[in-house]
Amino acid sequence: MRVTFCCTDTKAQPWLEGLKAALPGAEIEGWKPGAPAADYAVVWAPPQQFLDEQKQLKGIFNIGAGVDALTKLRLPAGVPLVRLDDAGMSVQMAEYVCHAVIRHFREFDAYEADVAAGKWSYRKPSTRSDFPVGVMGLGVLGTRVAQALRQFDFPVQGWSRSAKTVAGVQCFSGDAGFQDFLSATRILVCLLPLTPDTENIMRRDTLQKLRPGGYVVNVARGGHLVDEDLIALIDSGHLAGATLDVFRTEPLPPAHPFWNHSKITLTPHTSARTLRDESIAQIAGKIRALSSGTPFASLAGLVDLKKGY
Ligand code: NDP
Ligand code: OXD
Repeated sequence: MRVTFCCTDTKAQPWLEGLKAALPGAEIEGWKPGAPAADYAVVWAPPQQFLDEQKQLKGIFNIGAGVDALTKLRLPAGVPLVRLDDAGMSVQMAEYVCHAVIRHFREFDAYEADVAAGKWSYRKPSTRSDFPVGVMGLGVLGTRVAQALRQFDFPVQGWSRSAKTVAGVQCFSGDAGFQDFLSATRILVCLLPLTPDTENIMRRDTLQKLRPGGYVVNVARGGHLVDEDLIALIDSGHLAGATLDVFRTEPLPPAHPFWNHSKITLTPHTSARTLRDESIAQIAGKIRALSSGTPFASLAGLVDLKKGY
């Protein structure tokens, strides 16, 4: 069996060594133009040329949860695409989002500024029931995040495409549930995949529906958020601020107004990192299962290309 590795912005050597150890007997090589035809591919944001040359693949494994960098390309017809299914990301995402929500709710930014100015001062505690959190996307990551937020007794609601039940979380679904979801939300967390249906979903008219003092946590993709609308709504006082991990252009261009906005906290697309060992174990396990006859349809993380995630 031959496995080809084509991951942009990724140090190939440790992945190749890990994959070789996990799949003894397989030929595993980094892709170069003109490389021999492989059975499986392990990819992250590959160039179109890679997909055009490797049309015979039996399956493509993405070393991330989001597949938007692939669905915007011409994929070889009929080749199944499998994304990471958690692989250690959901606990990181829960940490990140709980941290962002709690930092905002407990006004830790203001306390840090006071301490830096040598001030010993108290703020009136906020009331938790005034800070309902709405999680858009109740998949692998969103569900874990919603459950983690419940552990801190925040009122939590979630929104997904199909109807869901998550203990302690008020669930809304589809277009019919979207407006009620937004108007019940004060802190909005985005954990949707980027698809034509979800692109620009956080824009002026949707963000205006949040409860007064709304706050945005975007940990999904930059394309979900209309940057100028967010800034205008924060500057007008309708929104209290945002924590952003993902951007339309990454790295965030030096002149982008997010960099210096006092009410926006930025991180460099790091909320849930791909963990190499976990990811190799998951991908190799799936390749072994396929080799022993398991059908693609029963693999967790199989992408539905019609839905785009
Ligand atoms: P899943 O596919 O497990 O979950 C996606 C969720 O979004 C599902 O609940 C789905 O609904 C819902 N959804 C999709 N389209 C719509 C729609 N049109 N309307 C309403 N709900 C919709 O994905 P993951 O949880 O694994 O990952 C989510 C995203 O997080 C990834 O696509 C990626 O972009 C981002 N991500 C970011 C990282 C970072 O470091 N910043 C790291 C990892 C992922 P349904 O359940 O009904 O299908
Ligand atoms: C992912 C990501 O999709 O890292 O996994 O953003």
